[in-house]
Amino acid sequence: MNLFVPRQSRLTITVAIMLGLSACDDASSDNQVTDQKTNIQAKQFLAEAEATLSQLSIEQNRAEWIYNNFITHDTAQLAAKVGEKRTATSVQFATQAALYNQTPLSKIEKRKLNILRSSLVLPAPLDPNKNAELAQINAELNGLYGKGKYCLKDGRCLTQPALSVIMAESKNPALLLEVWEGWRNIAKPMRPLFEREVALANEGAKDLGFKDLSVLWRSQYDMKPDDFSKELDRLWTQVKPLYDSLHCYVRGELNQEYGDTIAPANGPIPAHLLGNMWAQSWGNIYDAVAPADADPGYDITQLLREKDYSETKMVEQAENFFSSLGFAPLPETFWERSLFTQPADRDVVCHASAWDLDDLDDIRIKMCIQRDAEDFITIHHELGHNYYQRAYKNQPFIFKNSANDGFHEAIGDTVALSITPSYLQQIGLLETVPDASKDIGLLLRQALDKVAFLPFGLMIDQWRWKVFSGEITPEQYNQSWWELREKYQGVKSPVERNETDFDPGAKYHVPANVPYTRYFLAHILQFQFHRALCDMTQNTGPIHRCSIYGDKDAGAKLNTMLEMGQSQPWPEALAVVTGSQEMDANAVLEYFAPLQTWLNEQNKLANRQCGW
Ligand code: X8Z
Ligand code: ZN
Repeated sequence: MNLFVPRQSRLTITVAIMLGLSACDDASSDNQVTDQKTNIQAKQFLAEAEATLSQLSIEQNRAEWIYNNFITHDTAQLAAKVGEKRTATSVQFATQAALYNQTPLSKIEKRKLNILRSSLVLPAPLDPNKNAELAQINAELNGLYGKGKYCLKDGRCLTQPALSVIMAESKNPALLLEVWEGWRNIAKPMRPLFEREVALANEGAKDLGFKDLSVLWRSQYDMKPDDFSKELDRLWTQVKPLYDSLHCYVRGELNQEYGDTIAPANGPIPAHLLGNMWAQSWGNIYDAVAPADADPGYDITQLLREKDYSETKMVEQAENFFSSLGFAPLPETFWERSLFTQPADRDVVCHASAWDLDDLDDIRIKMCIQRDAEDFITIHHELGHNYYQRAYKNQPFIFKNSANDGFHEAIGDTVALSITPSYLQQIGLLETVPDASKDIGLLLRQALDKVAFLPFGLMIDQWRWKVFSGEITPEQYNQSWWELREKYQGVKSPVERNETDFDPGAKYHVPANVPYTRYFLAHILQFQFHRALCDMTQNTGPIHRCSIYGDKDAGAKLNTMLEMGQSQPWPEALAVVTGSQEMDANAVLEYFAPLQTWLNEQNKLANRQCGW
C-alpha cells in the first residue's frame, strides 16, 4: 500500500501501521518504515508542525468565533474554508508523525508525536475533495443547531435558551411535552449530514492508521483504547448504586406529583419531566422532590434576582472566586470581547463555550446567560477553561491543552463545588447559613445535578462509538439511542419515536462533534479535586460544606497542575493535586454518603420497587 505523504519522499509503510495500531502502541517490529528517520529530522519536523499548527489554530479560532457569533451563509463558508485548511494540514502532520516510530526520541518528543498523531476528533480523508465536503458538513451541522427554533402552539418562536427555561420552570406536562418534541424537530434534517460525516471521518481515521473513529477518540487517554473503555466501566460500576437510589427516589416523587398516567411508579422515567431538555441534570426539579423537613430554605436563582445580579455581575462574581485563589484578574479584552447575552437581531450558537483566540491572553466566553443558578454554575465552568488556557500558555503548542479532556471540563466545576451556604453568605448573597439539619436538602440539590448527570455523560459516546465502529447502522440511529438512554439513565421517550427522528442531533455535542466522555470524567474528577483541595484548608466539617474560597495554597496547588497543560500523562497531573494517579469515584461516594443512606431509607419507607 502506498501512502501519499506530502513534502516527503514516497515511503512504503506496511499495512500493520495503517490498521489498528493505537497511538499508545510503542514502536514494534511490525512497523517497518523503510526510510529510518533520525532524531534531528524528528526535531525539525516537530518544530515545523508546532509553528504551522499554532498559526493555523489562531486563524481558525477567529473564523470560528465570528461564525459562532454571527451565523450566516457567508460566515459558514469562511469557517468551513479555514477548517478545511487546518484539517488537511493536521492530517498531513499526523500521518508523518507515524513515521518516527523507530526513531530514538526523548520522552517529550515521543509524547508530542503521539499527540500529533491521535488528537484529531474529525479527521478528514487524504482526498482533498472529501476533506472539503467534511468541512462543509461540519459547518452546516453547527449552523443547524445554532439556528434551531421551535414555534409554540401559542405562536411564540423560541430558540434553545428560552425553550430550556420552559423545561426548567414549567410543571405543565402538556407544555413540557410540546417543547420537548418541538425542539427535536431541528435535528431531523441533520440525519443524512451526520451519516455522511461519520463515513468521511471514519475514512480519515483509517487513513491515519486507526481501525475507526471510535478507536481514535479512545486513543487520547495515555492508555490503550480498550483499557480506557474498561476504565469507564469500572467508574460507572462504582457510582451506579448511588444513581439507582436517586433514580428510584425521584421517580417515586414524580409519580406523586404527576400521577400514574404521566409519571408511572415503575419502569423508566419519561424524559420530559426532569427539568432539563435532555434529562441530563435534574437540579431544576428540586422543588418537586425536596425533603419537607431538610430543605435549606434558599434557592440561588431567587437570591440572584433579589440582589439584582446582572449577567456581567454574575461573571464578575465568578472571576472574584478565582482571584481569591490567587489567579490574576481576567484581561480587559475578556470583558470587551466576550458575549454574555443573546443578541436579539441575529443567530448565534448559544451553547456556552470558552475560547482562547491567540493561545496566549485573548481569552473569552460566549454564552447566552440566563440569570439563574444553573448559569451561575456554568459561568464558573467556562471560566475554569479560560484559567486553564492561560495557565498553560507558556507550554509548547502541542502541550497547550489539559492533561486529558476530562480535566478541562472539571476545573470550573471543582471551583463551583465551593459555592456553599457559607460562601454565599461571605459574598453577601445569603443572610443566614442553614444548620446541619438541612444537609440532606443541600446534598439532594447537588445530586440532582451531579449524580443524575453521570449515566448521561457516559451514554452519549457509548452511542457514538458504536456508530463509528459500525455496530449501530444508520437505520438504527434513533432506536439504539433510546435503548442506551434506557439502559444507562432509566429514562424513556415520552412519545413514540421512529427513524425519521434524529434525537441525538438535538444535543449540541453531536452536531458540533464534541466528544462527550470528557464530562463523565469531569464529574468524577471534580470530586477528587475538591476533596484534595479541601484537605489543604482549615475545613473541619463535611466535605459538601467545604469551600476553598480565599485559599491561596489550594489555588497554588491547582495552578501547578494547570500550568503543566498536556506535557505529562494525565496520571502525573492528577497526582499533583490529589496525590494519586488513579481516577476514583470514591470521592463522589464519600461526598454523597449521608444522602445515599437517606435515599435508601426513603425508598424503603415508601416501599418502592427500584430499578427499571
Ligand atoms: O457543554 C458543556 C459546557 C461547555 S464545555 C457548557 N457542558 C455539558 C453540556 O452542557 O451538555 C457542561 C456540562 C455538560
Ligand atoms: Zn466545558
